[in-house]
Amino acid sequence: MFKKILIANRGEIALRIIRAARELGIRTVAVHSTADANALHVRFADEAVCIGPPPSKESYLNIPAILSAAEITRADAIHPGYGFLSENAGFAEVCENCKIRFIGPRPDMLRLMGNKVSARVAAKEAGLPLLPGSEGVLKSPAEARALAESIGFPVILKAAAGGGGRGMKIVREKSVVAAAFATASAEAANAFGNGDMYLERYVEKPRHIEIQIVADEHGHVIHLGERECSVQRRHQKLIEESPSSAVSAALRRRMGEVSVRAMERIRYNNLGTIEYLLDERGDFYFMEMNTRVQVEHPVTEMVTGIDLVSMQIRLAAGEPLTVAQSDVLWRGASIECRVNAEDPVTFAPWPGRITGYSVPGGYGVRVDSAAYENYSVLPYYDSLLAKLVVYADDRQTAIARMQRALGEYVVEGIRTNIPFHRAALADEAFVSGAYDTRFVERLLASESGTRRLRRAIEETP
Ligand code: MV4
Repeated sequence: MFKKILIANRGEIALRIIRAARELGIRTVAVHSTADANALHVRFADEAVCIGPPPSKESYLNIPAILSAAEITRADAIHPGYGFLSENAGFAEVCENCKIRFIGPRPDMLRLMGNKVSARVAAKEAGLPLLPGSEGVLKSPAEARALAESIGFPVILKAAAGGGGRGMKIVREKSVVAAAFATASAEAANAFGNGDMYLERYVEKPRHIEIQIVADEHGHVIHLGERECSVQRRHQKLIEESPSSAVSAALRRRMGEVSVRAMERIRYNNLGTIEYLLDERGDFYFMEMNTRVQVEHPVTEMVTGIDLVSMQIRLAAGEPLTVAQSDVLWRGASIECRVNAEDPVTFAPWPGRITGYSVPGGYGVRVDSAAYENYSVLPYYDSLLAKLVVYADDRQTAIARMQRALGEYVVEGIRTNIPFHRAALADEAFVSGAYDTRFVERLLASESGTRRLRRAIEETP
């Protein structure tokens, strides 16, 4: 097992990793920008190294500075968390060349899944269900038009280097395919330095369902069921839950089994998440794969009782899986609300100092956060302030518990989206479980949604 790991991240996920490492008896090294000198991840780690000025490019994305910190402190491994360098194949490769374990999949897996076209090809070869679409990269506007016509409209053009909703264009009629292809490709080339595009049939009201994969270095793969992530705005997830109201035990088994089989075939290792679109008929299709620990991993931990970050570290050290698929049992219901420092109506980031702070607690409540009274939310980084996670015997009780916990949460001095969460959790579509990826859009356009949001803002002290 590792003796010391360096955490190449900040905020709540850095704390989450430090906590797992401490329980495993592993020493920890925090890295931080000058703006994060007083951050909790710096205080809770055994050692800390300053790696640069506030902008991420010069600190948390600064590969030479991070590797120097690992060398100086003699760390055996680097945990990248999520975001930043977590899916950077070049970084993982340099780590391995320096004899420092990258806590994540092998670089070839990061590279394969990082390109959405190669991921789609690999998924198909591995037996995952795909929407009808292009086999590889689209070579011309004419090819895009012909393929779209044979599939039928609407279709969606996606950038190979995009992902997470970036570089996509929906096309609803034949006459605009060629122009849309040219524009989208030019935009992708400009944004990502790669104009490669692919195309798929467009699903109108999908749910975003993802399957958690756990794989060791010895070919054993299991799944930990699904997370429902359809409550999103502009591809930013706001609420996640497990289980999903749309997934029966039979569907969970089918989605899990094809996912596991596919990961065995590509010899995947470490944690991974396969994102699927679930359509109104209950059919599911591969969308993309994430090769990191995810923000929303706690809801899976709560319903399976498996510590994903601890397991991730042990797997990276070469330990075999100690949990068989038949050992995985799902119990109860868990919901996560991402509490962001942002305006609850416009969603504009709202950095600043927290002047008063009190965290919810009690039975079934978990708060993963690096915030404290007098903490300043910085403008340089994402606005996630806390992940408020609840667990209960059933979904209805989990919703009531989340409303109770949101009501206890006091954050003064900045704006947060707590009122948004209160309105969302009270909405009939959320309560019934019959919602899709258009949920937030509809909530903000509805009379009842905006009324609830206004009231929640007024009632927030
Ligand atoms: C789609 C789709 C409909 N049909 N692909 C958005 C994020 C990226 N991972 C892929 N996305 C979508 N791909 C086809 N063929 C709809 C979306 C989509 C979406 C997916 C999940 C969650 C929220 C979403 C919001 C808008 C569009």
